[in-house]
Amino acid sequence: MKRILTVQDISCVGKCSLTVALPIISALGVETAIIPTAVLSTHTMFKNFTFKDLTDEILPITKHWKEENIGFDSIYTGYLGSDEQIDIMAKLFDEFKTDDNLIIVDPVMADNGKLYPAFDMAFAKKMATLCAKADIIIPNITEASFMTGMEYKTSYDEAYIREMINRLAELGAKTVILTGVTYDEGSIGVMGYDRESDESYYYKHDKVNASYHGTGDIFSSTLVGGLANDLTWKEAIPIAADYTAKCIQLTVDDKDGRFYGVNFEEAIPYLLKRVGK
Ligand code: PXL
Repeated sequence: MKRILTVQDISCVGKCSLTVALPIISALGVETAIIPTAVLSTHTMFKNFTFKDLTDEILPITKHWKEENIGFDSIYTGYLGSDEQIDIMAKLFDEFKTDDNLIIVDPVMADNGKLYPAFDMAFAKKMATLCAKADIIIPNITEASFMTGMEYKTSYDEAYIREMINRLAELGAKTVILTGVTYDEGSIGVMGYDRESDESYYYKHDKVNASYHGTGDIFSSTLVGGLANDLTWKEAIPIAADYTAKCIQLTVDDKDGRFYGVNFEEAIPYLLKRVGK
């Protein structure tokens, strides 16, 4: 059984970060070790959320793992709480990188043209340096625009996306997976690019007209779990995109659907069928 490490916060209520990564990656048959970066009462889209920073715990945890000879088939980072945590992740990558494992960075910090509360441009620039150390990065268009310095646009053409992908690849990662790429009203998709093979791949599907927090984490977790099941990035993209869209649709159709996150739990059987489990 493969073992991955994911490093992100615990939002106790919110259906994002670790509370979606753990169940999704585990359901895909992959051991999921975690480092919680912080504990919040809810994700930061609620008002008055509590926040307990756990930075001081990270190095003692990884030191113990080194003593126990524990390693990982991939390391996947999501929401990080501070510049200092980015520095610590860079060290963790150096320590746990092997010839065969994958470093995957989802530079969670922004959406819809805006940084999440508590982040600023300096954080975005620092996140770009962490992306440089990754094998695979999974930004959305907003995060990509902050990291590349390109203007954020809601309407654009293929040349804009091509330039964004090129600038992201120049940051240093081998494979760039850009989410939320939409060229027309009715569809939305994901653009992947692999620098070594110079291959691009665009996958789009019908757009569900609703937006929820945590869907980026669901997409990335599924992609990470798919790769750990030996799918290629091109095989994993449609599965992760379709599963995320299905979670959104189920939430829209549910009269008790939560406003703060999607019904990812109900779509797990669909996900397992898609990966042949
Ligand atoms: O889903 C991204 C995310 C993760 N963690 C926290 C967040 C958010 C998005 O708002 O607030 C704490």
